[in-house]
Amino acid sequence: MTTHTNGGSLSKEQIDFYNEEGYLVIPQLLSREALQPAKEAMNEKVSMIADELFQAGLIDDKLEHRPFKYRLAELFAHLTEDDFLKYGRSWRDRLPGYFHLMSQPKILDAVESLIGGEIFANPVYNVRPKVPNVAAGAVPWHQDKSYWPDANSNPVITVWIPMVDANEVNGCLHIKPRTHRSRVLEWHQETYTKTGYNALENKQLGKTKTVALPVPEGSAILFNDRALHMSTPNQSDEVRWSVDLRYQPTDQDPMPAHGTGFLARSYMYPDKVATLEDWLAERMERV
Ligand SMILES: O=C(O)CCC(=O)C(=O)O
Repeated sequence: MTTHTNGGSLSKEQIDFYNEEGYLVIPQLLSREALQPAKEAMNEKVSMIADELFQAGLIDDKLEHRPFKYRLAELFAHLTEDDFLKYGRSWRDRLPGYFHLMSQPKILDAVESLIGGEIFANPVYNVRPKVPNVAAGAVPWHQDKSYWPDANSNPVITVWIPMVDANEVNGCLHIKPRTHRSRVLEWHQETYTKTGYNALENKQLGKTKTVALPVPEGSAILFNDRALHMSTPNQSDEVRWSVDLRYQPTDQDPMPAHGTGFLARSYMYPDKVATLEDWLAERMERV
């Protein structure tokens, strides 16, 4: 495919770093204003959960005025892990704020530097409401590709964005640099979180050093879908809110078994770039 591109926003040093190390941190890529619609989508879901908990008699205060960073953690502070997991360890709701985030030009400009300007937003994206005291908040060592081993889609780039400052106390991302060229390792489904993450055994991790990636709100961590990564438990009293979004070139498998992604940027077919209405109707592109 001929790749049309405006070159993207990354410097040669950043591109070389990504290619060598398998990941790249872009501090504070997005402003608070750019994150706000996605936060509103998360708040909407939290309010829905608070209503349900209240109606079920599990809480007597919906904590409507508590800040975004604390409310969900406090709603579940006196409830069980199972009460929390009823809503899932991560969320993939089709709310406009998520489309707004996935379409952010600053994200697409960065991704364009790595894969060119024909960009498909992969159907796999997760909102992670990582609250304290829920084992499934900590994600074991894995390669993302283990979640789509049959999909012939390459490369798939994850763009991980914290909606609050992510640090070693609330459980930031950790990565093993230069593992992205390894094959997809044999994984197992763990049982201790009760949610069945794909996981690797310690002996499969090799000698590569682990790098912790604490980053401020709105930063982006880009990584390759074979790079080994994990996150640690949340030992704070706040929610480590984050999203992981994924992008790939348009001439790759759109992975329909995982949902409906969308054409996020195209220089060849700009009229086909999906709008919010297309995405809400689960159309990959504009008709
Ligand atoms: O957000 C986390 O804690 C883990 C994220 C992750 O494993 C991923 O984005 O693939």
